[in-house]
Amino acid sequence: MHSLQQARFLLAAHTLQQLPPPLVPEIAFAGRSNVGKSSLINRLLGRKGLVKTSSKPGKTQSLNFFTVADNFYLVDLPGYGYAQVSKKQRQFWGELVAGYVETRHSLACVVVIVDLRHELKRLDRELVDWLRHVARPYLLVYTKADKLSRNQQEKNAALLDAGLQVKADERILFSAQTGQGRDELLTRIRALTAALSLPPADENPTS
Ligand SMILES: Nc1nc2c(ncn2[C@@H]2O[C@H](COP(=O)(O)OP(=O)(O)OP(=O)(O)O)[C@@H](O)[C@H]2O)c(=O)[nH]1
Ligand SMILES: [Mg+2]
Repeated sequence: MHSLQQARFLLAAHTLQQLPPPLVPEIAFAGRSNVGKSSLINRLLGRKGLVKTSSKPGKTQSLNFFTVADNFYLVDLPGYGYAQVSKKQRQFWGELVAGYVETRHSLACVVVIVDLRHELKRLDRELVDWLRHVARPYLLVYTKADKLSRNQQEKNAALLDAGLQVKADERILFSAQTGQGRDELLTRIRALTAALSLPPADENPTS
């Protein structure tokens, strides 16, 4: 079996206290509700049912940790921007995710996932601006590329690039359906996790 397929679910954190010890580098996946975060992780690992996906937005409500071949974690974050959630839930997302992203030493990168079919949404722009502001590494993935022709993919990507002020080599066009962009994303993730050096476990007992 390919080592990536040895991934397993580790835990779901509903509070910062429930996070696992930061012993290995991790990559977190953020984006609007229903954009395809969970599907992307499944495609990346080649494991269709590992992460629950849904056609209804708001499926993922906690920070869900997956161990990959015991040397890094992938973290499925709850989605944002779903109109039906209460103000209280929105606040909860903000506090949990912001607290996590700002303080987690073992976080190698936040992969920000955006729907390639749609024009840039305010909340996506705000997330990227905030990641820049707090100086956390991020990588953009434009997903659901299979829904567009190659020509239209390039056109839409250029518009998103301009709106987010990123260069073409700072983002990846992706499809969970066809696997487009998977190898490129994996290569980037491997490089990011390899580059992050963590202190030995006994010197870093908390967070
Ligand atoms: N055609 C196509 N559909 C996709 C792709 N990625 C996800 N979807 C579909 O989009 C819907 C939402 O996918 P999820 O992976 O559950 O989205 P999510 O971002 O994890 O959603 P929440 O957990 O609710 O925030 C599902 O119906 C998926 O099958 C893709 O690349 N192409
Ligand atoms: Mg999800």
